[in-house]
Amino acid sequence: MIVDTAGMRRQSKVSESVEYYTTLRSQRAVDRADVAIVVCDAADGVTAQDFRIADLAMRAGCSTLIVLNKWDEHNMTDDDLAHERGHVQQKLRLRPRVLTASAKTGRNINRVIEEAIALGDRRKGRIPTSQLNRFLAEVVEAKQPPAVRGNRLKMLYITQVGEEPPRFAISVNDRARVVRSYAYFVENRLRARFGFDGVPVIIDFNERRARRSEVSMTPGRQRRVIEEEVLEDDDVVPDEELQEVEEFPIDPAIDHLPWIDAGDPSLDD
Ligand SMILES: Nc1nc2c(ncn2[C@@H]2O[C@H](COP(=O)(O)OP(=O)(O)OP(=O)(O)O)[C@@H](O)[C@H]2O)c(=O)[nH]1
Ligand SMILES: [Mg+2]
Repeated sequence: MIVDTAGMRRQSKVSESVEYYTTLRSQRAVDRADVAIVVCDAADGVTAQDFRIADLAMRAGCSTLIVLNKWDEHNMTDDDLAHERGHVQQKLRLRPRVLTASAKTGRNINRVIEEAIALGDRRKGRIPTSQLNRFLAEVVEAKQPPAVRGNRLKMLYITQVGEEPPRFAISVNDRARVVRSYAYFVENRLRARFGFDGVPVIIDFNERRARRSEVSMTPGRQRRVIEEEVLEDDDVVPDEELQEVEEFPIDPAIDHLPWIDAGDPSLDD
């Protein structure tokens, strides 16, 4: 089902109460939707208001796609389009794709619909653990995990623990070593690798705990066993436990708006 929402306007082209109700209706629409297509006017590019709407959709857990419409009249040069896409990637942590289209001529409309359906599927999909662990090895290969006070972060194991939206758990040796920039690096790689552009994904970094049998060992032996980290199925942290684990350390100065300006495109090198 497709829901068309009335546009939200910042300037007072419409009265405040109409604005209030269109915002309310947009909120209702994104609460029900799997995918939000944010249609922008190519003449203006993606405006602050468009970012506000994308943010509304993403906060509601929608996968998001941005469309620059009226391409028949206002197409940009390749450079300008690349700049526009870069801006979107920088502003929106979910890194949605930006497609160009014309509702008037029908240009790219099929592509927009196909992309929206694919985004809905990806939001519901499940990625096999074997693929995820191959991915994790590639991430570590591409960028060495950070060391905090001389102790290096080790990412041991990754598995998908939920869908709609996709949620992943990565077992780590020490959560205090998961710094924000590296967490975003992992998130961006996950998006790029599994086509999660514009899809809200959650990554929990869970500290591996010693098993009871290990606790009863001598202190020296105990430390060694924990550090060696043999990967077994029972190492996966159950879902209930994940709810209690908070995300990587939050910096209120940066994370006051969770989805906007949180990503750092320079991390993609
Ligand atoms: N040239 C061109 N004009 C378009 C295109 N799509 C829409 N328009 C025109 O843009 C104007 C606004 O179109 P609407 O579809 O009403 O826009 P909307 O975003 O739904 O507006 P609200 O529902 O009022 O928020 C109309 O005059 C359309 O003919 C397009 O792809 N190319
Ligand atoms: Mg309309």
